[in-house]
Amino acid sequence: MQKAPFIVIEGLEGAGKTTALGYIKAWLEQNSIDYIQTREPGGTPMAEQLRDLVKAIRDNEKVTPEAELLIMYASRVQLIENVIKPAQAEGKWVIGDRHDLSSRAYQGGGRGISDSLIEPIRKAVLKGFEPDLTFYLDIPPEIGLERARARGELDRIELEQMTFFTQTRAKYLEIAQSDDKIKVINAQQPAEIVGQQLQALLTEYFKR
Ligand code: T5A
Repeated sequence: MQKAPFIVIEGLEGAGKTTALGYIKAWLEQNSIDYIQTREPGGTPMAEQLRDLVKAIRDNEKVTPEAELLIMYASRVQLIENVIKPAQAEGKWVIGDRHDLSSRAYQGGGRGISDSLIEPIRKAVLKGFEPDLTFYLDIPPEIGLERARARGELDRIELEQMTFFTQTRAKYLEIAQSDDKIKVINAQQPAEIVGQQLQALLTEYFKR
C-alpha cells in the first residue's frame, strides 16, 4: 500500500491557516478519507510542553535563536515519530498546521540563522521525511498581524518587530519558488476563494 499523504498548511500569523484547514477537512470528508490533524510546535504531550515554553513571554531571559530552533526540532521529531508515521502506517492522511518550512522561514529568515546550522539539524532529525504537499498562505505581515491582534493577545513570537515578519515572509517565498511541492496561495482573497483554490489543488494533486 502507498504511504498515506502528509499535507501541511503554512503562513504568517493571521494568514488564515485555521480557516483554511476547515476547507481541507471538508474536502477529505467529502472524499471519505480518514485523517488526523497535527500542529507544530506541539502535537504530543512533550511537544505541547515545548510549545508552551517557546511561546511564553519572558521578561527576565532572552530566548536565543539557537534555543528556539532546537526546541522546534525537538518538538518536530517527537511528533513525526510518535504521531505522524504511525498514522500514515495505518493509512490515515495527516494534515499538519505548520511543519519544517516554518523553521526554515521563521528561524532561518526571521532570526537570520544560517543554513550551515539549520541544514545539518534538519538532516539529522528529519532523515529525509517531508510533506507530500504544502500550502503556503501568503499575506503581508501588517495585514496578518492585524487579523491576529483582532482575535486576541499576541504571544512572544507574535510580538516581534515588523522586520522579523518581513524577513520570514521573504524566506517562505524564496523556498517556495524552488520547490514545486509548495503551492503559494494569495491569502488576501476572501476566505471562500482561498478554500476553493485549496480544494481544487487537492483534487488536481491527488486526482480525486
Ligand atoms: N514557529 C512555529 C516558528 O517560529 N518555527 C517553527 O518551526 C514553528 C513550527 C506558532 C508560532 O510558532 C512559530 C510561528 C508562530 O509564531 P501558532 O499559534 O501555531 O503559533 O501559529 P499562528 O500563526 O499564530 O496561528 P494563528 O491562529 O494566529 O493564525 P492562522 O491560523 O493563520 O489564522 P486564523 O485562521 O485563526 O485567522 C485569523 C483571523 O483572520 C480571519 C479569521 O476569521 C480570524 O479572525 N481570516 C480572514 N479574514 C479575511 N480574509 C480571509 N481570507 C481570512 N482568513 C481568516
